[in-house]
Amino acid sequence: MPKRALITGVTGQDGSYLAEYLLELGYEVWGLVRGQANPRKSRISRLATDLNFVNGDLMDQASLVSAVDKVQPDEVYNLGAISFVPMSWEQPELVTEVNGMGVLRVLEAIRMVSGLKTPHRDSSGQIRFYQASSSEMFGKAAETPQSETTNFHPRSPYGVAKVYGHFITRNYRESFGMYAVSGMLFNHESPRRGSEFVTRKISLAVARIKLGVQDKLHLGNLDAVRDWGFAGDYVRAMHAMLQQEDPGDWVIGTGVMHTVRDAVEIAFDHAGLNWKDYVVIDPALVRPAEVEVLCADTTRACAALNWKPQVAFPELMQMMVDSDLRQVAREHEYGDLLTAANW
Ligand code: NDP
Ligand code: GDR
Repeated sequence: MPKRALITGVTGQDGSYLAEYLLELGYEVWGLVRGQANPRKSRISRLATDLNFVNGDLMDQASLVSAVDKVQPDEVYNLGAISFVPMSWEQPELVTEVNGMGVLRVLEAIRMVSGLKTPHRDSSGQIRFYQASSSEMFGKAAETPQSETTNFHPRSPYGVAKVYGHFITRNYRESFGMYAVSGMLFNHESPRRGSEFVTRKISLAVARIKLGVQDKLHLGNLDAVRDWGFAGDYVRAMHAMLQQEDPGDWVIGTGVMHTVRDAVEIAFDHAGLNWKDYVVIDPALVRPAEVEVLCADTTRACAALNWKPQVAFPELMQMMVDSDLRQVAREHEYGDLLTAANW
């Protein structure tokens, strides 16, 4: 019997890579999709043709119970979230509902369908749960690099909601003996990254400037430091975490720091352009409370999960620029094409 996985957030960047990876491994994969005629469903259907879909929403407890009951998964990956940090200052209550309470609802759905009652200490043979925790929880951390033992100091409503999701995952592990894992992943990017995030905003702008369809690139804080990796590498770590004998919390990143300015330089250089001619600093894009420096200490994950990232940041930015050059050229040739052509 193939293993069965249920992925929330399957229409997002990570969901698409994870679905492809699990299908390659021989899993039967189900994606939770929300909304009426969700346009992103057709994108993921094109990529992962063997994928099955079930309707549901992280805001709707009953829909999650019925999805878990229908799929009867061995593994549940909770990747669904409102993932763009600035949106969490504009709609803090919604972001808290989806990114915080949504985690509780998935855990409750698993608990109800598996009939788990407290106390229950044996996690063998249970539905295994993965929570997409985030380096944003570290925020203004007192130490760099950040590891599994670093204290949280979130700087956005998004980060605060993720801290709730993280601790409720740990609490269900401790309260019900659930096999519940939390992956504290640092920023990871790809040609499938949403264009609102800084790396993709840059790669798309470089392609458009190079091909003469954009003049300037407006950015906020160029000094922010991030540890950026490739999404395709990080989904392997998610899967590896759920194959361990005991559930736990894991930090995943590359351990290498770059500024937003570095990302800009690499991308413009790759297209033979001088970034100083095009980048405009826009104070409106500076966040109310910034996360200045993030860098992962992945010592534990690299050793225990036998995982290491394959794609370094300069190569990743170049991959994204190349992909966007192809996409923008296609748009240019065929008119107003799908902005999702990279999928
Ligand atoms: P994306 O923004 O690309 O995808 C988010 C997904 O969440 C989409 O599939 C979206 O579906 C879904 N979603 C949003 N709201 C709901 C809801 N109410 N119910 C069900 N699904 C919903 O994010 P990523 O793929 O980049 O990230 C995946 C997860 O990992 C997120 O939880 C994110 O917070 C977390 N994370 C990401 C990191 C990164 O660098 N990428 C780093 C650390 C954590 P729809 O198509 O319906 O909008
Ligand atoms: P982040 O990613 O907030 O770290 O969250 P993002 O790419 O949005 O920002 C990274 C850094 O770049 C600075 N920045 C800008 N950011 C954006 N989006 N647009 C700009 O114009 C711009 N100019 C400068 C930001 O201030 C910030 O410091 C991502 C998301 O995927 C989260 O869901 C995830 O949890 C974390 O990564 C880890």
